[in-house]
Amino acid sequence: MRKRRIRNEALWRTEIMHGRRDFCWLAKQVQNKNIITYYLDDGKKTAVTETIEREMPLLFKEIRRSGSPDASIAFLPGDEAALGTEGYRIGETEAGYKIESASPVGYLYGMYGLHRLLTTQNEAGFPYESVPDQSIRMIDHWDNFDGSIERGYAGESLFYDHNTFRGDMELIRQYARLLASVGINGVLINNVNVHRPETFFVTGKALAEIRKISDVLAAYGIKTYLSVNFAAPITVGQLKSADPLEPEVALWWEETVKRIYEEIPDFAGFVVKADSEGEPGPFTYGRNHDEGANMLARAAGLYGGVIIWRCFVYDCSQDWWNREADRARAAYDIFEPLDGRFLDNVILQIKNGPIDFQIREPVSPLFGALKKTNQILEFQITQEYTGHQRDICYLVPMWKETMDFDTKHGIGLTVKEAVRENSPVCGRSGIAGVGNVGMDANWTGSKLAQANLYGFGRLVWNHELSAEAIAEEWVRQSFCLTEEKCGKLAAILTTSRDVYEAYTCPLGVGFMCKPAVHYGVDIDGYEYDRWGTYHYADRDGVGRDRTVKTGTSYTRQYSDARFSEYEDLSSCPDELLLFFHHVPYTHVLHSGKTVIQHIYDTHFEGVERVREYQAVWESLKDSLDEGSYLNMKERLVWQLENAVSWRDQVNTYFYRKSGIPDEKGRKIYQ
Ligand code: BDP
Repeated sequence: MRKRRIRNEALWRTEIMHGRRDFCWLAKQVQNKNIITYYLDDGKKTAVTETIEREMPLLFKEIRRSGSPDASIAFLPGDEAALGTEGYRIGETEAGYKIESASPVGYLYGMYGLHRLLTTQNEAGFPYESVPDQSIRMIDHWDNFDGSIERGYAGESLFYDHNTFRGDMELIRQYARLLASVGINGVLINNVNVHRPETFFVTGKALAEIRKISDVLAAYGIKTYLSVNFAAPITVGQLKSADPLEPEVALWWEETVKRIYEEIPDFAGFVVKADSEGEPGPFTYGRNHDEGANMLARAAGLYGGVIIWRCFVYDCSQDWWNREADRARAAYDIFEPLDGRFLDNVILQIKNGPIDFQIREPVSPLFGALKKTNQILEFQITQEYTGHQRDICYLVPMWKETMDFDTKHGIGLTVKEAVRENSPVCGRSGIAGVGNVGMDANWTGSKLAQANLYGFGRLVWNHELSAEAIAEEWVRQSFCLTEEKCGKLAAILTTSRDVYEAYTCPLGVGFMCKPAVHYGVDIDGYEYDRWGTYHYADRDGVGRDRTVKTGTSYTRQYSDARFSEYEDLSSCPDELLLFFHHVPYTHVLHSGKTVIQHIYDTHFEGVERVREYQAVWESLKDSLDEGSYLNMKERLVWQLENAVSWRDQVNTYFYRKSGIPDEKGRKIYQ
C-alpha cells in the first residue's frame, strides 16, 4: 500500500500544537492576534466563499469569546475600478482587519495576503493594496496519464496513477490551496506532449473525472486547461486527416469543444504543442500555425475559451555540420511574420529564451517584436536543466532578470510590459511556469525547491518584489529562525543560481549536460547530434557565432539597439558571450579575465561555494525540523558530487583543447 502523505489539515494543526513545523508556507497559524470572527457578508455563497470559510480557522487562530468579538476580519465590497476583479485592499479596523475586494476570489487572495503579512513581519503596513500585474498566472503540468511526469523530480503525478485518475480530491484541494495562496489562477493538467491515452481526455468518461478536478480548483479561483493533440481528429475522431482547413476537421473540434463545455462550463481552454519534437501540427498539412490555431480558436471561442499555442517549434533533426541552421532562430522565424493574424482568443506561449530553459540564455527576441498578438511568457519551475531538485537553484533571480529586460523596442519596453501591453486583449496575456510538484511528501522533492513555486506565484502577481524579498518571505513562512539565520538561509537561495551557472555553464554556452537526462556533465553529449545545441569548441576557441557578419544572423532578430549590442564583440555582455560569438580562449572579457581563465575560475569557485552551503546548512541544523534538515543535507552531498564532476570534466576538456594552463596552478586532471 502506498504510504499516506503527511499532509492533511488535522496533522498540520497537530504539528503546530506540538510546536513542530510542517512542509509548507501555509502551516503557520496566525497566533496572538486574537482574530476570532470574520464577516463574509456579500449576500450569496459561492464555492470560493465556502473555501474562505473553511480556510479561516486554518490560517488564523480561533479564540471564541463571550459577547461581541474584539478582533475580527471583515470582508467588505471593494472598488472594482481600483482593484479590478482579483485585487484586494487590507486595512486595520478597531476590531481587527478589513479586506475589501470586488469579488470573492479577491477576498480569497486578501485572506492569504493578510496571513502572509502577519506571518512575515512585512513592513509594508496597512492599508495594504495589491492588484495582480498579469492576468493569466498559470502552472503547466507535464503529467502523463500513467502517473509519470515529464521532467518531474518530486515523485509521481498528483492527478494520475497507472492510467487512471488518482481521484485524491483532498490532495488536489491542498495543492489548489497552495497555488491560490500565491495568486495562481490557471492550471494545465496534462503534458504538452499528448500521448495516446491523454488524447482521449477530450471524450466522455475522462471529462467526468476532469470535471471533478476542475471543480476543486475552481473553488480556489483556478481555471483548468487541457493539452490536446493536434491529430486528435484522426486518433479519436477516426477522420482521415487533421488538416485545419478541412471542414470536417473543424466540425469535429466544434463538437468536441461543445461536449467539453457541457461537462465543464467554466473550462478555460486548450494548450497546444504543434509541429515540435515529433508532435503533429499544421505543417504536416502544408498549413501555417495561424491556420491551425485559429481553427481551434473558432471552436473554443463559441464558449469563451482560449487556445494557448506554444512557440516552441523548431526542427529537431538539424544537420550539425550545417552552420547556417540555427535552432535559436526558429520561433521568431516562424511566428514573427504571423503577428496580427491570430484570432483574439489565441495566446502565443513563448519560452523565456530562444533555445530551451537553460541556466543562462538571452531573452527570446519575440518579446517586443510581437505587437498584435496575445502572449504568455513561459518559465520552467521544475529544474530540468537547473539541477533536478537535487542541486539548489532558486530561479526567481533569473525570472526577474527576464521580466525586467528592456527589449529596446520603443521607449523602454521591458518583457513584463511587452507581454501585457502588446497583447490586444490584456486579460488574455500573462505568465506560465512548468510546475515542480509531485507526490513527494514535501511537494517538491527538495525542500528548498518549494521556494521556486512560491516565488513564481509571488513574482508573477507582483513584479515589484525583489528576488531577495521573496526568498526571505518564504523562509520566514516555512521555518522559525532568528533574523541572522533567516538571512543565512535566504542568502543560500539568492546566490544559488549564480553558483549553479558557475560550475555548469560558462558564458552562456549551454547544453553541456547529459543528453535526454539533462543532469550531470557531458560536454560533447549534444555536440554532434541532431538537436541544434552546439558549443563549437575546437583547439582555437569556443562559442556559437550568431552574428550577421560571420554567423547565423540570429542577432538581427532583436531591436536595433539590442542587435548592435550583441553583434559587436566589444559590447556583448560577458555572460552571453559564447551564445553569440565564437572567440579564442585568450579573448579578454570585460571582467579583465581571459575566456579560459574564466572557465577555470568559475568551475573551481562553484565547487567551493557548494562546500560553503554545506557548512551553512550544518550551522542551521538545530533550528530546523529534522525532515527539512536531512532532506537538504542529502541533496547537498549530491550537489557537491555533481559540481566536482562538472568542474573536473569541464576544466580538463578545455585545458586539453586549449593547451593553456590555469594561471593559478590549481589541479586540472589531464
Ligand atoms: C524541453 C523538454 C521536453 C519538453 C519540451 C517542451 O526537454 O521534455 O517536452 O521542453 O517544452 O525542455 O515541450
